[in-house]
Amino acid sequence: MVGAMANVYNVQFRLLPRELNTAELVALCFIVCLGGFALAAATQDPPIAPGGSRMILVPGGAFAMGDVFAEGEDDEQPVHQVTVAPFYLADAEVSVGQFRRFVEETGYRTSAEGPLNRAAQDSLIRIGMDPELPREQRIAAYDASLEFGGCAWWDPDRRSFDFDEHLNWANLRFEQTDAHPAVCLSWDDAASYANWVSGLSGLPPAYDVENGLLLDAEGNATTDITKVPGYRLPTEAEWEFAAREGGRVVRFGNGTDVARGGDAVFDADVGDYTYLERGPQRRGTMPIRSHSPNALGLFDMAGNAWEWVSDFLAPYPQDSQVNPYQTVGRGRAVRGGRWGGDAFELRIAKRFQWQSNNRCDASGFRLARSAQ
Ligand SMILES: [Ca+2]
Repeated sequence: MVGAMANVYNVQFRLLPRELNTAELVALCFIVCLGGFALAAATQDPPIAPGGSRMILVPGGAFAMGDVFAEGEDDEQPVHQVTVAPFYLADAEVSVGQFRRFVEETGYRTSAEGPLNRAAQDSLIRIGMDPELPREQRIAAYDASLEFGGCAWWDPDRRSFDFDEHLNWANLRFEQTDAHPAVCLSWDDAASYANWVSGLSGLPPAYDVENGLLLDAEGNATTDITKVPGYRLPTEAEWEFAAREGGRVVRFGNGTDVARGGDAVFDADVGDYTYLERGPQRRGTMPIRSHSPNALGLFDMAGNAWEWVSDFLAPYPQDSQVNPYQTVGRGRAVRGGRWGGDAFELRIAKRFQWQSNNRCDASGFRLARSAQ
């Protein structure tokens, strides 16, 4: 870009027919500079949030949200019309290097770095997994177990989750560089990071993390996402709209209808799906932006880190919605598939939900912001 501009100036000045006086030179510089600004505006790079996330402007619009291929699960139905306002979405998941800077500058401790008491934790997890006990009791015990440290990890050999009390974003069972997505992060961790970025930008925090509330510019709780000026997580609807490249009927967030192991970070060596082309099984995350982005320029909307969104998972309504924001539910929604998950999980329409302090060695996030 700089080189191209220098060439433009050189050509301009070589073509001058005679020496110009000062006033003419000032006028000429003004015209050339105006042209330069116009050129720069036309080719403007996406704004970079403090902390390093590249924010892509996603134009708002209306779309069909949910299981548009009628091949998923009950909570992906009914397909319903949703309209979202324009917003910015980071082109990639927050990386290990980005998250490290946040931790180093703030001393933040993640949910996975809670107190260690393996005996007490094991006892609660056992209650939580006992099918003989009432559901509510099991849920309460499992929730209580999350107050202790550690992180669930995906065992690629058994293809199931286990728990390790020593794991956290900086200590995983697979190798990561600073370019990999940060994982073992809870919703609380993600919201805390977003608030830190808002602070660096001189913007009010988007979250009351302790109470799980979304905040407007005055610090009051709101469910109107357009009233939130700070950095935040995308809503579930915004995430799906962006994964659909602006609402398109498409199966995967990288813009394809067929899951190929070479195109995204997921387990392509399991499952018998018409939309799967068999490929490698992943044994951990890969650097962000390793594969082609979708048409909006968004990377890893299919696989790599699983992505927390801002609101709770709630049953879909029949009616159309505008900027929906769910405040009630068992857990926050998690979207986009993960490195250890299969092609079914990778589908845009697939929804998971987790308590806000839960985490696993796939759970990460990307930043969003309303376009004011
Ligand atoms: Ca992802």
